[in-house]
Amino acid sequence: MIWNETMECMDRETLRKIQSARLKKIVDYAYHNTPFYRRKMQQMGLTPDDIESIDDIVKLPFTTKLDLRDNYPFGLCAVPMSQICRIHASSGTTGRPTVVAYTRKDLRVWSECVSRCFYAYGASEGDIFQVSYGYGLFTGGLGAHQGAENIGASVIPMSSGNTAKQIQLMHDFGATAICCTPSYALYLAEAIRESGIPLEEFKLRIGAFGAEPWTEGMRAELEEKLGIKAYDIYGLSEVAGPGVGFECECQKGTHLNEDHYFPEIVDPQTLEPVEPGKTGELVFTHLTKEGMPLLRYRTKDLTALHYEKCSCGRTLVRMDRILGRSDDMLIIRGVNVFPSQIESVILEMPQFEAHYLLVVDRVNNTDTMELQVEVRPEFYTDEINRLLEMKKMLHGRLQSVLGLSVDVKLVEPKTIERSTGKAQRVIDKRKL
Ligand code: DLL
Repeated sequence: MIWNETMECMDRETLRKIQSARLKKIVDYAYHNTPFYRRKMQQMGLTPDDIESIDDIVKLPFTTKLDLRDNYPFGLCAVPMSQICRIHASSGTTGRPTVVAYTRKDLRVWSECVSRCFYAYGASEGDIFQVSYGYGLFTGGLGAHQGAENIGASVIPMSSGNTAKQIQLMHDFGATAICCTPSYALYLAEAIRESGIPLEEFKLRIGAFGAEPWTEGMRAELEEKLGIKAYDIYGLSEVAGPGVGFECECQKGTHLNEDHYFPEIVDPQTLEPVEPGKTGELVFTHLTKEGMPLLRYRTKDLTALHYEKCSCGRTLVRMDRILGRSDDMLIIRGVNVFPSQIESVILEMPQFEAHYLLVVDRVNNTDTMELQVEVRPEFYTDEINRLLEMKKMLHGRLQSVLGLSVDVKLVEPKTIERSTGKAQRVIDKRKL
């Protein structure tokens, strides 16, 4: 199902014209209303008149998370506070939170984009959405909530945590869609099994999973364990929150709502544009935002874009699964490793569960990486030889895929801490 056929299926030439007109307008708006951008553009000898079409986007300055922190809390707002009606923030690991502010129109656009996602998953007013992303400063809860309400669905505003209650209400209220991180969905699946309530008594059919990288292996696992179809939902607070991108029924990439959030892929080192289909850093420019418009915001997310029309009829660009964030990339003895690559390997083998933890350290000036991974209950055994065999198999497979010797440590089912939000997959002791 398509929520906004005009915008989602428009021919790319017309879309490009709209993007050009919107870019010209937003650059002029940011120049006149955000002193930060006026200064940056003046330093580069640029005026809004230099932007004639979307192709001129490459002339514009980049924006980084550091710029948001330096202008904490509201320095990048383009409107007076009286026009701001919602404030979200993401905590990050150090220092000041990153703050984002929305006008009433920004919230409408955001809901529209999340509605596009849910319609693409085949949800409509007959559905009951259990929103188990955290509510509060995190954009996940309220973002999914507004999108579900906007399509006329019923919403259970659960927020994250309290797993026993999640399951009880999911069962009793007949939730048909669940919105949470894929790692929490896995935890819910386990908890449902342990509750003893047969899966057939649940009405769940759709999962809207995002906020952290996940793999095809994880999708298969979740679909099987929860008896649902699992869809990707992508987003980041700085751009809006959930709903910047979504999968359709074809599941051949994540469509981006590029009429509002214009994507580019650049080489993270040179910042030069990268050709379609090649992996690089995803960068977004707001085309319609009022409260806090950002130009060329560097997401640090690594992916590639594909512009061919999708079989679903949408012409909106599709992005590959996020490989990881450039700042989550581990360099182990010179080899680049993303946790998502390790997840793919683990889930190729039936013996292991998608509960894992990477512990990285430096011993005698050499990087070490230990992978703790849970063995599935049906494969767990006291027989040391069987365990050694499994360990050797996983070690060999990681070696051939990553070109790296990983110290594999098999652990009993349920040993690794479960997350109710974004999972922590890495402990890097080198940085502690
Ligand atoms: O995670 C917004 C969101 C909420 C998206 C609920 C989807 C669902 P932040 O906390 O600002 O916002 O984190 C944004 O999370 O730059 C990616 O690195 C990662 N991320 C988000 N969605 C996906 C996804 C929310 N579907 C950061 N796949 C982004 C992979 C994702 N990574």
